[in-house]
Amino acid sequence: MIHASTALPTHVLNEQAFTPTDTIEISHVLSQIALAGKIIASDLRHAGMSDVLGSTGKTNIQGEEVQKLDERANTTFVNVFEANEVVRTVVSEEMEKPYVVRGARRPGKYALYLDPLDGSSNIDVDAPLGSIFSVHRLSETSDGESEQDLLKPGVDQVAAGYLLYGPSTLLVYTCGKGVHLFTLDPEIGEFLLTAQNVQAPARGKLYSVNEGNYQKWSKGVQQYIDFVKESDVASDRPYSSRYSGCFAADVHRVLLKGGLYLYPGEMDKPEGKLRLMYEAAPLTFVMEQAGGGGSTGVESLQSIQPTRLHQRVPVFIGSHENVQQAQQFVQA
Ligand code: AFP
Repeated sequence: MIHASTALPTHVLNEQAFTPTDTIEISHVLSQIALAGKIIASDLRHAGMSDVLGSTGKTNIQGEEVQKLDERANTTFVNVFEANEVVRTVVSEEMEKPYVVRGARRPGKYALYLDPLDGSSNIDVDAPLGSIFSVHRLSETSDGESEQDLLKPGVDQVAAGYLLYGPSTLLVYTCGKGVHLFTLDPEIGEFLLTAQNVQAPARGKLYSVNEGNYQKWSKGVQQYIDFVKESDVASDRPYSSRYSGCFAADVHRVLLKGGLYLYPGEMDKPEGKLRLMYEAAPLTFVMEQAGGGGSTGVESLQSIQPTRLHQRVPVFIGSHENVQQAQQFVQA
């Protein structure tokens, strides 16, 4: 049953996925993420009218051009967690080094991993954007700064999700007890529960990929894409193609409609494009909690032990049967 008057913090507290103390702390983290989301959504709504479109002229640690709104979204997240006593470290696509919160009276127990503004190429064309987050618990001995302490596999996530800035602003989260969807009510400025325990269809006829990269893929990936485009009534092919260039938006569609999102490795770039800790792992956690899965094509994305904070990884995320099917092609 949907309670359109249930606000995000209440929902997290009611879920009681953790011990009482941890539940309160995670509720606080998600409330702060929601606050950042509201600020970013407001920035995006006014983007064309203020001088925030376009590039900063800098490149990030990934070698990608940093848009003004990328920088602004990153600063927004850092600011809302400044001086908080729950999150100790923020790792972000836009910061080479982890940011350690210094203003708190006592250091937080958690690390937050972020893609502050996902789908940057959509900024100037008014297409969907997202923010992706993942929360890990730091070990008691961690100083919150050493890279080694921050290299956590996806299976250890305590919470994850994304904000989606589309026709409405959504916040989707999991704490390991199902996937829950909130919609920002712009009138009252609150995220309200609009779907709980979201389940991805077991299979779907949607594929989401940048097919312009076809020539760069392995034979297995090419054969999979050829397969989904063949006509076959019995297996409901051809599939439909949908691709926005925003990972969170494309995975959200797959979550609700069923199918597969893929960003495979390439012959001269086998690690692919997407980042493990703040893109692939959180969205795999969401998809798994909704009954789907996430794979590199060879192994589960959740079991990978990262060796670098900004590590990239090939990604196949979606409905359970679609992930299995793609894996068979990749491994053949
Ligand atoms: P950022 O805007 O955070 O760099 O993310 C963009 C992205 O990693 C992801 O959102 C898209 O799925 C993917 O890149 C799109 O890449 P292509 O332009 O290569 O298709």
